[in-house]
Amino acid sequence: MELKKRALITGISGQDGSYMADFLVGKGYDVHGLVRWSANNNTSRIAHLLTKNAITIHHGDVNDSARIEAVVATVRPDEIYHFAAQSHVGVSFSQPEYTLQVTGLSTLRLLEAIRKMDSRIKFYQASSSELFGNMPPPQNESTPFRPESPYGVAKVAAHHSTRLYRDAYGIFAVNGILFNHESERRGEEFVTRKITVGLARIKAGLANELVLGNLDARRDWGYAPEYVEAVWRMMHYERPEDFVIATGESHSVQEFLEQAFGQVGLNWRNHVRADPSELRPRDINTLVGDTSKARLLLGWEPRVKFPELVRIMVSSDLKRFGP
Ligand code: NAP
Ligand code: G4F
Repeated sequence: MELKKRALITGISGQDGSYMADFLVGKGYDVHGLVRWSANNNTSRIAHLLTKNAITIHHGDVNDSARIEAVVATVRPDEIYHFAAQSHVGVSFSQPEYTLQVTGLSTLRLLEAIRKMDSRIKFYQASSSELFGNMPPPQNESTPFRPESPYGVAKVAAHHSTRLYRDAYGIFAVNGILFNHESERRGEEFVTRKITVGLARIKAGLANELVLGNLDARRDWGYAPEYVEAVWRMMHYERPEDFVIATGESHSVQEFLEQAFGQVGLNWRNHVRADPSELRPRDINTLVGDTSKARLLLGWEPRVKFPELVRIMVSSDLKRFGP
C-alpha cells in the first residue's frame, strides 16, 4: 500500500493556505498546517476542515527558527507550501523591517531547516508579481525585478533564496510568481474584498460610503482556488522551475468598482470617496502576466475571468450582510 503524502502548509489560515489545504485533503494528503498562536480564533477559513479532523495544526511563528525546525522535524513532510507572510503591500511601507523579517527571512529559515534536516523535502515559495514593480507589461519569468515596496523587496530576497538553495543544494525548490488572486476568502483589507464588503454594507444600510486610494491602478486579478492547483502542478513538474501564474488580462480598480456596483444596480460614483490617506508612497501602475510557460509545461489555464470573479465575490458578501 502506498503511504499517504504529507504536506506542511505555512499560512494555512490565510486565503491561499486554506484553499491549498482543501485541495490537498481532496487529493488524499496528510495535511499539517502552521498557525501562529492567538488568544482569539484565527482559523475561520479552515474551520470546516478542523471540525472534520481533516488537518493537523501546529502552533508557531515563522520568525522563530527553532520552532520552525521543531515543526519540520515533527511533521517530516514530503512537501512544504510556504504561504505565511505579512502580505499587505500598503502595510509594508509603515512596517518595513517587520515585513522583511516575516515575508523575506522566513523563506530562508525554512530552506535552512530543509537543508539541515532532509534535502529531499520539496519547497514552494509564494513569490509575487510585486517583484516586477513598474517593468513594462506583460511580465513573464524573464522580466527583470524592480520592486516598488518593502514587501516587494522582501519577496525578491525570498525568491532568490529559493533559487539559490535549488542551485546550491539541489533542493526541489520552486517559486510560483503569482499575480493577484482573489476570492470570497480574500482578506478584507485588499482592494477587491474591501469593495465587495463595502458594497454589501452599503446595500444593507450599514454604511454610506467607501473610502479608497488609487483607482487607476491596473491588476491582473484571477480566482484563488484555481491558482493553488497551479501551485501543486509546479510542485509535481519533472524539474524544479519558476512559473508565472496569471490570467493575462488587466483591469483598473475603477473597472472593479463599475462591475461590482453595476451588478446590484448602483452607481459607484455616488458611494466612493477617493482619499489621499489610502495612497502609497509608490504604487505599481499595470500588472499583466504572460503565462505561456505554465500553459505549455503545466497545462494550466485560468477559467474564471474578471466579470465572473467579481460576481462570485459580490454575491458571497451580499449573502453575508443581506437580509
Ligand atoms: P493572507 O491571506 O494574508 O495569509 C497570510 C498567512 O500568513 C495567514 O495565515 C497569516 O496568519 C500567516 N502569517 C502571517 N504572519 C505570520 C507569522 N509571523 N507566523 C506564522 N504565520 C503568519 O495571504 P494570501 O493572499 O493567502 O497569500 C498567501 C501568500 O502568497 C503570501 O505569502 C502572499 O504574500 C503571497 N502572494 C499572494 C498573492 C495574492 O494575490 N493573494 C499574490 C502573490 C503572492 P494569520 O491568519 O494569523 O494572520
Ligand atoms: O488589493 P491590493 O492591496 O493588492 P496589491 O498591492 O496588488 O498586492 C496584492 O497582490 C500582490 C501580487 O501582485 C501580492 F503579492 C500581495 O500579497 C497582495 O496580495 O491593492 C491593489 C491596488 C493597488 O494599486 C492599491 O494602491 O489597489 C489600490 N487601492 C486603491 N484603494 C487600494 C485601495 N488597495 C487597498 N488595499 N486598499 C484601498 O483602499
